Amino acid sequence: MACKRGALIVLEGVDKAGKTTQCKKLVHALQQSGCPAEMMRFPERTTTIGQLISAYLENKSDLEDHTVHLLFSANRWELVPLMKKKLEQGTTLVVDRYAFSGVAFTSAKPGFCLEWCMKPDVGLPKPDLVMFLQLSPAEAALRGQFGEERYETSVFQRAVQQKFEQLMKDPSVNWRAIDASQSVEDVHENITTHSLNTIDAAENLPLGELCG
Ligand code: FDM
Repeated sequence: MACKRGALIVLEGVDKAGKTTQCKKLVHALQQSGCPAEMMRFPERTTTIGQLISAYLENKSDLEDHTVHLLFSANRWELVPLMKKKLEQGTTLVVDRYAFSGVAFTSAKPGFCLEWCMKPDVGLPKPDLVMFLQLSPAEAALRGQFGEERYETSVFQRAVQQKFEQLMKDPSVNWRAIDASQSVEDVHENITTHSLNTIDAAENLPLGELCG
């Protein structure tokens, strides 16, 4: 009998929403409950393309805005064979940022529209669930200073948040808004419940593709 596929689960959100903490806790909880699960993150900074992106984010290099957008997308495409292999083997992938960050961050820059930004990611594996960790800019500010990397300013993060809100209106994507102002444990419980339901449902569904 063919092995049941794993689910592709993505966590998105603005800075300080707790995505990375929640991805780690979710993978741990799924593994504890006997469900094979692994974490991935984008950008994946260890590849050759990822190193170019990392230098750009750390302000060690400058790249033209369209160019870096395409590099972020290429960084996802280069990991597609591995993602598909793991999903087919029955491993659920919990992904810290995906194409939605790509579109939200670039389209928050002047001169970019959502449509152009979405094009390079058309055909990528479509997540079975995208959870958006929602946190108001005021609450994010209470969680401390932004870091040193490019994009880590409150003005830009607000623009990104608005773009995410536009993206969440797309009914072809299975979005779930999660209130990230709750305690870490409450957010975790909420995310785990949605994920377990999704893993059950995904077993019997083919993996989709992102559309434009
Ligand atoms: N980012 C992330 C993009 O601009 N485009 C993308 O496609 C992706 C996946 O890179 F500022 C931005 C979002 C964030 C930075 O930071 C990555 P973390 O802390 O590694 O998630």
